[in-house]
Amino acid sequence: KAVKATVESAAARAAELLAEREAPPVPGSPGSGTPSLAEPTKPRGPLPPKPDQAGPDRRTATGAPTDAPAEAVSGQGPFLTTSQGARLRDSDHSLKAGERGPTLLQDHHLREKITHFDHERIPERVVHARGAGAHGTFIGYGNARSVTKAGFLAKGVETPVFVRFSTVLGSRGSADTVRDTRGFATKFYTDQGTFDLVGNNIPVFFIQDGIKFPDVIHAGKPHPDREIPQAQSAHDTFWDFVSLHTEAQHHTLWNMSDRGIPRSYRTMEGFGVHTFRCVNSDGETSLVKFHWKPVLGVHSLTWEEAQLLAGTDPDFHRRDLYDAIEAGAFPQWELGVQVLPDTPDELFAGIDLLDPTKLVPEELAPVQAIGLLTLTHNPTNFFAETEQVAYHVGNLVPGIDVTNDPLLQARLFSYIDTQLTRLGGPNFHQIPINRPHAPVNDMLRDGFHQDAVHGGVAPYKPNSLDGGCPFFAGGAKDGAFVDIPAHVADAVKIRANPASYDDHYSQARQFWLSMTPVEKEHIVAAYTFELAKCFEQSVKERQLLALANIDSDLCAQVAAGLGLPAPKPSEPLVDLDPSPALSQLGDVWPTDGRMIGIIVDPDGDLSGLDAVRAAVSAAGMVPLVVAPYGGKLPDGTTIQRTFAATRSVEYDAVLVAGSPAPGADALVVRDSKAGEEGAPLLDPRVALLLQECFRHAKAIGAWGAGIDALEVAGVAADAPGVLGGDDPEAVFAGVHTALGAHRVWERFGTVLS
Ligand code: HDE
Repeated sequence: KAVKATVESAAARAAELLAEREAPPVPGSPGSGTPSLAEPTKPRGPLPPKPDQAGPDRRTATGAPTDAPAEAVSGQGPFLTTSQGARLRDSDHSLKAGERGPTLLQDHHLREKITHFDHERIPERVVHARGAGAHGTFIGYGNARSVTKAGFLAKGVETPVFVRFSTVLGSRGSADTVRDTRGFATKFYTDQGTFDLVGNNIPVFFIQDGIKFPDVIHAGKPHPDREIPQAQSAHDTFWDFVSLHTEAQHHTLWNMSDRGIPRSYRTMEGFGVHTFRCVNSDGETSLVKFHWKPVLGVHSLTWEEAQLLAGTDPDFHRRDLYDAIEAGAFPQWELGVQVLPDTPDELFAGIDLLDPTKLVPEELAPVQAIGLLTLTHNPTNFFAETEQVAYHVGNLVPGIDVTNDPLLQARLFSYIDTQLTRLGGPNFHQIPINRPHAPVNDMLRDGFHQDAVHGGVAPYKPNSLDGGCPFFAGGAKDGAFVDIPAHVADAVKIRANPASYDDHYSQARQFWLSMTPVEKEHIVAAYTFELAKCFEQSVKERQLLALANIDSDLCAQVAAGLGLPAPKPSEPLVDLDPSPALSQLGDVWPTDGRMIGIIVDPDGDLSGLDAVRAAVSAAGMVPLVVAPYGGKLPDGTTIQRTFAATRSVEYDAVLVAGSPAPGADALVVRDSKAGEEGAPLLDPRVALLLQECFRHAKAIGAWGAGIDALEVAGVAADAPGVLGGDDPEAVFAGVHTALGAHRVWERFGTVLS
């Protein structure tokens, strides 16, 4: 109920926002319908701030709240001013000694404007530089009480969140759809302090000890001499490293699977990766692995789509997230936990829970849902929020603590350290997006970009001059974070891993054996592509040896693609039971927010178009009318995409509407050389679009003479997932059903299980 209420209140809020945007536009302003070369002079109301972030800090320098209206503080008031608030009457001309004279040094406004501009860029994140974020709400189900006392997981508690998704290797301007791991970082602004779950879409990591992080990242980043390739793992240094450092093989296998090219951030799983230690209010501890399960299911692009998108729409994932939220198709994930006994050896079913290159199969420990995340608002300002957000694995709340996983331990150091350079000093927690929603009474003082005006004279403890304030919380009863007392062995100082960390292949093999045949085909193709991009023969050969240690079939197929002999394994293969939960295929999922392209010939028969568009919208999807030119169809329907500016990769499924009128030269053209009776030719852009959709195993529907267009494009009308008929709505219904499984792999005679 509580979940429904949040989603409804979020939907109401979205409606309010839309209503505000629909206020009558100022003449000459965008969308007003009255073009004008002059700049509008009447201000429009600013958009309201996000619910959990009421604009910039509105206190004055003395700490008192200001009387100024919100828009004056948030930079959306009527008059342009200097940074000091002096109104400007000109910002287009510098101050010069005469119209043709030199610019004067005394032009403070010129210097302020240019100086600030010169410093607009901050260093991008050293990893995860490319990302997209959104605001939302998390609601606890209340069933995690026996595992953790964390207050935000209690039944019905609503916690504001900010989530940032990212790729790892590429720089800020790189393409979204590259083959890579994705970051999935969530900031929960809880009443007990901020909790950050800084995870990935792959449950295991490349390395077991954080000290290797610079190595794996240096290997994955572009070559230091030519700074290419950007945002790719398909190059020598990456495969050089992972073939030598074989603990990375499990993670790279996930990268080479469809998990490395998600269809959308909305269709990605998330994982906390490390094992955490949780404690309930009776002081009982358990070891816990966190999971995010997308309500829409886990879906991927095909590799060809991913590559095309990198050129045609490098912002594909960012746009998809923004558009879905804007359209009210709020992305949702359930937070789940695998709860494992906190035993002295920290093993479960023989799996070392401190080894981040291992997962616990869901068949051995089910993922239990404990809350729901709903993303409801896009950022107001990308830089202020998505770029400046600073996550930290050490931001914990009472009830959740870390373990001795050596990867996690190193992360505890790294995340503050990196912000000192990236965000320019130690006060980044005061940036609005990073401000906790719990009251803060710290004794951290001064430093670059100090934004607070601290009162009192005694920022130290103990003190008497500030009356001893602030006081220590008297332990757990006052909601204090108390480190969970965990046994630390009477140990020898040593640089070494436990013996269990030496097993680099058994779970990689388990992953491979858990894949369906079509997923295996994709993995083979991905390795073959990546290794074919390497120049060094020794690198390819060594990686083939690593593949032989995972599976001889996998190795043989990749070796055949490279034209190299398949080596024999150098280690005995260990057969673990396959884990069907690792496969993405086999289920039927909701299709909310999917894109349906409807190709129309404006001169053709448009009957049924309206009904189909309505049916697509009613099913929670987005109908996009695609035509040879922009503007409106003869019946007044708006055209959203033109043949010249679209590509198949924009759509999850396509429909070809109605018939081309006899002699029409848009969808179908006649070959003039062939004369009156000549074979019909399809606009080559439409033919390509249909062929690509067919090749990418997407559902395709057509009615009336639209079916002829399929035939001309060489799309077999009787192939699985190609639906033709006379009733447009029935055709769409068939396409909708096929889309529930995401792709129609049966089309290629592929066996699915
Ligand atoms: Fe990160 N990682 N990481 N990482 N990581 C950063 O922090 C680091 C690791 C992850 O959207 C950096 O603020 C080390 C594992 C995400 O802002 C940096 C090690 C996992 C994000 C850093 C790891 C992650 C980061 C760069 C090995 C999955 C993006 C900028 C010990 C569980 C967060 C920043 C965002 C970002 C260091 C390993 C996920 C440099 C040293 C394992 C999702 O501090």
